[in-house]
Amino acid sequence: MQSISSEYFIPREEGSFDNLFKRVRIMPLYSFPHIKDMNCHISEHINRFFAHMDFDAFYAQVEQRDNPKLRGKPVSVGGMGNSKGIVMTASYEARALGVDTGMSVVEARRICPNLISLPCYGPKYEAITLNLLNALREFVPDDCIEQYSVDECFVDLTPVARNFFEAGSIASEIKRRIREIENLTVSIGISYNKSFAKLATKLKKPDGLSAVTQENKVEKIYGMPASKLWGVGRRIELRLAAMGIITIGDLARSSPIAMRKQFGINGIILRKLARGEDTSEITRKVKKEKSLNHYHTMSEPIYKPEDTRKEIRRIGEYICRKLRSKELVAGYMHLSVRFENLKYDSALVKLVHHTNDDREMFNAAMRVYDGLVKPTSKLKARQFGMGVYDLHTDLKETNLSLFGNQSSIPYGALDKIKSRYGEGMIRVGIEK
Ligand code: DCP
Ligand code: MG
Ligand code: MG
Repeated sequence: MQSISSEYFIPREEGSFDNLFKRVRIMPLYSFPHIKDMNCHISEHINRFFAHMDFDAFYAQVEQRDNPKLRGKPVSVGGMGNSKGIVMTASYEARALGVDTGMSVVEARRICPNLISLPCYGPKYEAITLNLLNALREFVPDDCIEQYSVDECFVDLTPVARNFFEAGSIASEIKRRIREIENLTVSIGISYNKSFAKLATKLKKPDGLSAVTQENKVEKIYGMPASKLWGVGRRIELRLAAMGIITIGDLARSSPIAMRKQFGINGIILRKLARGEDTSEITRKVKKEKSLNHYHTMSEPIYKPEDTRKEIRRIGEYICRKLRSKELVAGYMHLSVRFENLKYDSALVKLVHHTNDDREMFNAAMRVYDGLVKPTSKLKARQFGMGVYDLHTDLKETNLSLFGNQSSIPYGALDKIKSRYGEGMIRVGIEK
């Protein structure tokens, strides 16, 4: 039984390090909320079987399923289905030609002139996800299922599998069932912990089934880039690279002292994840927000650049505060402007990385606004609107990178003041 203590210390040598975790209670972690319950010792978590599943080219696969004429063709889904907006996903045929998620539809069409670009029908995909969850209930109890994103979930197979062989058989049965009820393919990864199961899914796609075990982890996982690890984004990747850590293997073999020095307790957790010492459990989610929107109709229509700028900033700040209050970050932002004559222009943009930061949202919004039709003194703007999508739990990854020389913005305090005294009371400085 582990003893619980809130203290931790830097061990003097590598050998003494593992003992550290018998003494340390991992406190709720802001940077890695998905592993907040990682407080049992690894030896108690060794005979576990987790599956992670992810639909292949999800939105595009669904569109190809529903329209046989699209099968075998390069298809993308995203934006308005015309040249505006970005590619949310592309069929494997389009990917083979270089079309990728996050590209503008214009660029994708340049690379692939035959590309069939389709609009996104969210409710259709959500219904399929619900059917997947229902199908999984035929295999395991409800509390063994965790929906992680629109096309991904984790399943704890421990109650129904005694070994990897049995876990693999159940996973193939799940694949067969999904093909039967939805006529869609998923890729499944199985492993003894959630992080490795998620990595295992990536080993073979589409229609894959892969297992990562204690025995094969070095061969299968250690060569992967560290950025593939759950919770490692661009900024952490760069900081790891500066330490000479490129692969998951490098991270697993890194010095805990150096990791602790660079990233604090989060560095130690990252290293544990790379070593397969993730003891997190299935998380039952409360209903997840899919998007947030905010529209503001002005009593006096506006057209001057300084007024429109102020307005965009205001709605951006409102949206970011909403995101922060729900501990979410957004991957896409949609900006719209409605004119006095009710005409409308809008565009969707993929944010450089998931964020709920006022400044980043404002800068992105101004870039989107640059591409829109502008109000004039003859045709003023009546309403501005902003929507954010692809919402994920805030892994506070930026805070990790802020341990370095950048300064962190105390949004918690800022938001408290705003909710007490009003939106415009205090704000983060934004350079012109
Ligand atoms: N999606 C999105 N915006 C993103 C990434 C994805 O709207 N930045 C949507 C479209 C995808 C779906 O979510 O179809 C699932 O995302 P995945 O990352 O699982 O990508 P795919 O399922 O499309 O492809 P893969 O076969 O690589 O899983
Ligand atoms: Mg997918
Ligand atoms: Mg996915």
